[in-house]
Amino acid sequence: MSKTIIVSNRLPVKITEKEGEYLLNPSEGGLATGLGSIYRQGYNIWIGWPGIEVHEDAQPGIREQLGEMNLMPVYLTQEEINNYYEGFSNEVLWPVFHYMAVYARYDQVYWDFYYQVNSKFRDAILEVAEPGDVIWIHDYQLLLLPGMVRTSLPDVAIGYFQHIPFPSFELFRLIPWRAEILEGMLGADLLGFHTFDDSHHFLNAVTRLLPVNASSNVVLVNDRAVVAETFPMGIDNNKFELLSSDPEVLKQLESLRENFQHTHMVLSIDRLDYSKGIIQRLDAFELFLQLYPEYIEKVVLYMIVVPSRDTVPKYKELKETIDRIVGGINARFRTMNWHPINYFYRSFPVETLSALYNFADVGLVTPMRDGMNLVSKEYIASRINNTGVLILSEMAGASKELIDALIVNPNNIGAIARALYEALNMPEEEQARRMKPMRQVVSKFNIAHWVKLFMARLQEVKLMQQSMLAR
Ligand code: GDG
Repeated sequence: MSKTIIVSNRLPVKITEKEGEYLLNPSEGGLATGLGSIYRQGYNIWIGWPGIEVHEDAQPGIREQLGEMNLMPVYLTQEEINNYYEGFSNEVLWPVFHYMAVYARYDQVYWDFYYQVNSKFRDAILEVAEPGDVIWIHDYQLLLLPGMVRTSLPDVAIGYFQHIPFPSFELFRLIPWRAEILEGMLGADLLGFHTFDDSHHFLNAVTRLLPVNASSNVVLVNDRAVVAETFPMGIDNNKFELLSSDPEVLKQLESLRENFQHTHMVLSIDRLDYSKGIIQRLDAFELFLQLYPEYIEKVVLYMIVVPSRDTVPKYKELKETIDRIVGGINARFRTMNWHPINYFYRSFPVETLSALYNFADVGLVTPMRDGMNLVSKEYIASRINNTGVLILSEMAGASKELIDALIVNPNNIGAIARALYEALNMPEEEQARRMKPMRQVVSKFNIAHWVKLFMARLQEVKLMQQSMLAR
């Protein structure tokens, strides 16, 4: 019987170590929820790295324990984590794909490890894959994997989805290993991107750099038709709607109401990342307080920054800069009873996020570049009363769908400050007029819909290839 194999850098569980014992913590992110309906069934399986360096002999049963959850680990050494993950993935691909090419370090050793770890993932797949299986590979850490699997299993169906942007050709061409990367990606039958621009940039890079024939969104690779298309990812809309009336969320909402009785809340939630525009957002908030001093003591920026990659030097630097700017703004504007920014550098349970999404008058999402941005969709899904205003960067994939948000250029600090003023003064009817259609979009194009659409399209592409061969 054929099966589906999901592959991503990280498994949907994280192994943590406590006093020499390994513990499994499920991390039910959006992707895990969406793909849960697939990988938990029958012989289906999810392959990925469990988050830390694991010494299997320290606790032999761990592989079996994961196996019972349909999960198969790819263990990485610390050296591989440093060079493949933090190095090539996060110091080469991440900055270039997010248009911050000056941050990239094109280190040959990073590339060698990237190749080596992609081969390790290939070996894991080959242990379990059989002809007729469907393999769905996720994201930029595994760009070479589709090609590597194709060489060993020429007939399997391979899908690839990229969660981050694909940059324009002029940026992509900077990468020394650009042709190898594209060849790796073209091992897939179907390549999915969040936006039309991303898939267009990918196709453009392919036709500029490789000797292949392409027409519209189909590339011919050794007579095999490869399709690149747009699949904007959705969220688990139901989960966020339901959380809005969850007793724990309501309790936390009540205490937020007490603590911020006469204060508007502007909410910002991101992983620590220079692509998220956190510094520009702080500058805009400072300008807002300067331009509209009547909001002193009347508004608070509630800013959650979730620790991420803080061993990479650029991220460490960013954290220090954010700390300094927040301190400066709070020192400049604070009064005896109020300070403008409530800043947290940690993560919170989803119930707390939900209470905040429900409470905040404004969701402020201003990345410099973002594949999609799920936080903006979670804010919308939580607004079950159709109130609240979303300010959204035009550089986030989500801006192509959430067109009733106040759309801003994140480099235009003045425009963000004015959008904040507009949001805080928007009549409730207008809030509802904008919020309702956005809630419909988020509800209809949810994560389950996204998974179904991608899998169905992959099947269609395989059928199309077969009928081309028969001709
Ligand atoms: C990549 C792409 C693309 C955040 N803080 C907490 C927490 N979160 C959750 C949010 C949301 C997720 O993390 C963040 O998702 P984003 O989409 O906003 O950003 P990335 O992590 O950069 O994701 C992005 C995405 O992949 C999917 O394709 O949209 O463009 O960069 O779900 O809720 N969750 C909990 N506590 C927190 O403190 N529990």
